[in-house]
Formats: sequence, C-alpha cells, structure tokens
Amino acid sequence: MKLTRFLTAAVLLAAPLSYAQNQPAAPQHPVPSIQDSETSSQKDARMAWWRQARFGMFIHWGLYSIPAGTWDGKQVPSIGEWIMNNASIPVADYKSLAAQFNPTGFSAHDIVALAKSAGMKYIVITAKHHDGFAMFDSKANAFNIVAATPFHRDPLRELADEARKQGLKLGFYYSQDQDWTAPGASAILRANHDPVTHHWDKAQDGDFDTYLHTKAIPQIKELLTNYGDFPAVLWFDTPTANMTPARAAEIVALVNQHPNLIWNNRLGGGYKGDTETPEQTIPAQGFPGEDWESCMTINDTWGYKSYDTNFKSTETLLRNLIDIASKGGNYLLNIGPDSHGIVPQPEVDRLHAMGTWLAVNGEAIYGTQPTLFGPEAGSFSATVKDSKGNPKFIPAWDWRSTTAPNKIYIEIFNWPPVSGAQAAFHLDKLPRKITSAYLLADPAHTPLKMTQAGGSLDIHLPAKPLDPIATVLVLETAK
Ligand code: H79
Repeated sequence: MKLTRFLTAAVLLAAPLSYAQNQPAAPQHPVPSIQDSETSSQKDARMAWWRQARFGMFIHWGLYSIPAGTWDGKQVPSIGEWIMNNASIPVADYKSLAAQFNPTGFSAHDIVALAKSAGMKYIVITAKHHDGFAMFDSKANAFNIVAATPFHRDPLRELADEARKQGLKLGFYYSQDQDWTAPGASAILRANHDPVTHHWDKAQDGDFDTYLHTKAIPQIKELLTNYGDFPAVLWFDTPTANMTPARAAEIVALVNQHPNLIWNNRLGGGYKGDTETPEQTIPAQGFPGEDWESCMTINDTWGYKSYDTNFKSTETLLRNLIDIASKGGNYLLNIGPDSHGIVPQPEVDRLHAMGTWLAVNGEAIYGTQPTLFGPEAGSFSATVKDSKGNPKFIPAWDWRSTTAPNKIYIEIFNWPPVSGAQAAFHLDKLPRKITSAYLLADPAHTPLKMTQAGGSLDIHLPAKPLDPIATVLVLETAK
C-alpha cells in the first residue's frame, strides 16, 4: 500500500524538522499527482539527474538580509529569515525594507560558479520565503524585487541563464502556505499552540482562499512558466492545516503540467511529493528505497545574520556529505548572501575546500549507491533515549562506504592505527569478492597489499592518510 501522509499542526510543533514523518494516511487525492500514476521506470528517468547529483546549494536570500538578525537595536534570536515573525514586526514596517534593497553586489555568474567549484550540481533558491517578498519579477503581486526595490532586476532569471550556461540545475523554494505580509495566509508563531492563524498585525487578517487564488497560485504559475526549462525543482515548505487536500490539489494541478519537475514532501494536503526532506539532521539509516535530501545550514541560520559566525568546519561539512551519500541521500547545503548580494567569505572558503576534495574524490560520491555494510555509521544505544523516548542513535565516525557496480568505496575518516610502518584497514564481512585495492587520491592507483583470512580482509595502508578529512579506499570487486 502506498503510504501517504498528512501534516497536522501538532506534528509540526512537536517535530518541526520532520514534516512528513508519522502522519496518518490522507484521504484519496482530489487531484492525483504524477507520482500517483507514473511507472517506476518513468520515475527513474525523472529522478535520474537528481539521484546522480548528491550535492546541491540552497540559497536563502531576501529582505531579511537587511536587518540581518537585528531589529530596533536588539539581536533577535533564532533563524534570520524568521526575524519578521520572531520580532513581531508590523507588515508596513517590514514591507518598507524593500525601498532600501539594492543588492548590486549580486552576481549570478559568481554564485553559479561557486556552486560549480564546490562540486554542487543544483541550486535551490528562495523565490518567496515566509515573509511574502518575491525575489522575482511578479505581475501577480507588487511586493517583489523588480517592482518594489531600486534594484529592478530579477535574480532568478539571471541565475536561470547562468545555471543553463554552466550546466547546473536550478530549483525554486516557494512558501505556499505561510506568508506574513499577505492578508489571509498562515503565520506559525514561535512557541504558540495555534500555529495556523496567529497574526500580530491586523493587516495579516483575511481569507486564505483569497491569498491562495490571488497570490500563491498565480506566483507558482509565473515560476513554472517564465524560466524556460527551469525550475527543475519546486521546494515547498511548512504546510499547516490550512493546506487542505482540496487546496493542495489546486497546486498539484499546476505542477502536473510540468512532467519533469521534482517537488518535495512539504506541499501538504496529504501529497507525498518526490523527496523526503530531513532538516538540520541526517537520518540514522537514511530512507531506504526513497529519494531524500538533508537540508542544512552552514552556520546556524538560513537567511544572513551579521553576527552568526558559528560556521561548521570543512571537516564536518564534508563528512556530512559523505555520511549522506553513504545512506543514499542528497546534501542541500545552504548559503545566505548579505543585503548587497555578497556571499560571506567563510561560506565561500568552505565550499571551495569541499570542491577541492570532490575534484579528487567525487567518483566516490556522485551517482553512487548506499553502503553494503551499515554498522559503520553507528548504532542505537541500549540505554540512552532520544527526545521521543526511542533508543538514541550514536553515530560513529571511523569510516563510511558508498557503492558502484564494480567498486566499493571506503571513505576513511579516522586512519587506522599504525603498526610497524603500516596501517591496516580491516573488514570482517565481505559483501563481494575483492579483487584489488587502491587509494583514489593516489594518481598511480598503486595496488595495496591485501591479506584475506577466513572471510575477513586486511588492506595494508600507508602510515598516513592522503587527506586528513577523508581518504577514499577503492575496493575493486567482482560482481
Ligand atoms: O527555510 C528554512 C526555514 O526558515 C524553514 N525551513 C528551512 C528550509 C523553516 N520554517 N520553519 N521551520 C523551518 C521549523 C520551524 C521552527 C519553528 Fe521557530 C520553531 C517555528 C516556531 C518555533 C524557529 C524558532 C523559528 C521561530 C522560532
């Protein structure tokens, strides 16, 4: 049976980062989606580039990059793109930010080139976040970057042209349900138990269907029709109880007209979409047999905050990518350009470092299959419970593995101890017969000595890793 899911407000508050999990089955869809009717080989063809990609760039960029985490002289806690909500900023005050938004430092060429040099294969940018400001040329609603700012340019068009030139895919994030500046749309209040209709300004009151029919649906239409072969991905977010099956079906009727489109599991209304989307977390065992993508911040915010310097190390970011690939998922890693359109240098530096590793070791990531082992990722504790009372997963960080038809890749994080002049990598159980071994970063692919005994295998490694973050051992296998 096909598992469909329905989001409730309670689930959203209890587990805001796993929108689609553990939800009751929805009633039959009023409008069937493509996923309901396509064959598995049609789905394979539609998802092919995405499954190959493994690594994408998320871009959160909008008016919130102007306050950059500070309002009325006070630092506003939590994620930067939520500042309007978190500081209860009146609609008129927030909207007036548009008059000062002139990000002349924005270069679509440089951002696409940055993604490309990081080894990313696609970009997903906020076309409209919860603040309701459209980062594109919209005839449907004037609160947009072309009509309401001195900038008068459409960054989505510029990115689409560049992505096409440089061979990357481009997707659009669209907040279909929350919109804090459009009358009638949803607003989830921090720590409030009525997440659907909490408004902090009368200007937010109104009728949800009016919002849906005069703003969300017309803008989704614009996004789907004005950018040629893009968007390749449509990324919905934070559905509330307002996104009923009937309302979601109106959006599905639109996306159905774009048979190559990939869209995520956050539309609402019981639609499952194409992709599971864990947020700020890597699931212990992935979602076996499903397409999934972990989206994560590079510091602690999606939208730019001037004082968030808590950047993850290149080591953490790369090991996250490898961990995710070993479980069959994609890594959608976020950058937050500032109000001039400039990507913070610490973010640029980390992406370049990841690209340097991928330029040598990308074969072990792109288009690979998940691990044939499993226990190397960690184990569930017999004693420690997670926040839901389930056994807590304790990750291990010695190594990960990815798989190709005739190869097993072992990405070694913790180099095995040296005895004599050598280290040995030990495998107890071999899923395939190993015929030879070498290090991917060794240009000569010099064969490594192997010792096999009673079904287990020791690979003799040099005393030191070739890369301190992750050195890839390639095991050639007989099928
Ligand atoms: O776009 C990014 C986030 O803005 C968005 N999804 C990613 C990709 C997102 N919206 N909501 N959430 C993520 C999770 C909800 C968090 C909340 Fe809160 C907890 C909302 C209210 C309490 C964080 C803390 C935001 C306000 C306070």
